[in-house]
Amino acid sequence: MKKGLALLLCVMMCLSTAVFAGGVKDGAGSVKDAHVFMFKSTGNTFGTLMYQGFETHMKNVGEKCVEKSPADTTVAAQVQMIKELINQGIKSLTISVNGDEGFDEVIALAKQKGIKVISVDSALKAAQREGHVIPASQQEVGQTLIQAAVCIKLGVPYPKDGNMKKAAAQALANYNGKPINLGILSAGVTTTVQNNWIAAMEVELKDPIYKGKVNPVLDKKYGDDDLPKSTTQANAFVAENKVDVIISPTTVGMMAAGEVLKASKSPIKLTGLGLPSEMKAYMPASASDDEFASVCPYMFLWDVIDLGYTAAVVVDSLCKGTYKASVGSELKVPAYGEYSDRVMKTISDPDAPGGTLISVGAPYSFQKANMSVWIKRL
Ligand code: RAM
Repeated sequence: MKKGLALLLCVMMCLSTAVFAGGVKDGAGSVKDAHVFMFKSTGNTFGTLMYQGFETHMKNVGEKCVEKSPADTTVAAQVQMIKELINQGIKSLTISVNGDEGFDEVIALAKQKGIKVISVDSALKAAQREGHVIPASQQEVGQTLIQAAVCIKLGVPYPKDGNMKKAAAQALANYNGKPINLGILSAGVTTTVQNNWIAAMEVELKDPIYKGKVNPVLDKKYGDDDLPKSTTQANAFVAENKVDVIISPTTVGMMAAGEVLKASKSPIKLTGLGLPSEMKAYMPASASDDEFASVCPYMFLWDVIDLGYTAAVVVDSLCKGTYKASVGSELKVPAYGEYSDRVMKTISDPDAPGGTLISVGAPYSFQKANMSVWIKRL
């Protein structure tokens, strides 16, 4: 009996050592001195993939890290969790927020304790964060999504040269039908990153190429990055039958809309920001497929794992004093996977006066020609 207990203790100790050698999962032990990655909520593959990259960098440099995300996509749940983490002596916080109001007190407290705070994906207010990391220009993402939705409505395949604007302009010049209506299935009403993309979409719609041809008012619905809620909203689009294309700037909304549109055999089409592995049932699978037979002929995203990796480099470098996050300061990003050593420039944030950011690259398109490659990766 005693032998059994000793063995059990030994196994438990070995297990905990193994866990602490790299990242620690929720509840697996102390978070003292850990770099914390907090996504909007648990159960979102996008957040899980980002943490994968985050953990890789932290392991490479021998730093302790942990993912701590709330169950619900609310600011209140994030604030509550941050308060507990501050008391436990964490080293840094990297967060994708559910909204940018409500963090003043808790972030001030974190700063007082010397905890470095950055945001990634969905931004904290400029004054609350030391750095911010985005995958690609928010303007470019918003513009591309409008152009893609219009092209999809007009039956234009993904252009070989990738020039969506040219393709949309040409297709619209020859279009004399009813004004095209676009719907948005977003995350939370207050989520910064989605709201910035939507704002960029609204600016794009002011371009004269859309005048009289595309309704400048977007029909917006919010699914809170919750699959059942997003499904309800997608069903509402089908029942109302007012929009031609749904744009979903969230991977959760994409999945929900994909399933609803497919199951209902609705003529409404879909594009947005989706994970290839989650969208394969709603997208073409190979170059010989007719993409317009699928709910979502093409969509966009970026290397989510690399986004998390870059965020880890930012926060680790801030802690070590090797990066400053001021306009013009350079971030050295060590080689990772297919990427060799990179130097990224800090720029001012066009969406947050006084704030700076690191923009990792450009969005990727996922379409019939490359889906089979990407579903294995993301
Ligand atoms: C979701 C999240 C995230 C967004 C991606 C595209 O999973 O809402 O904020 O950037 O999708």
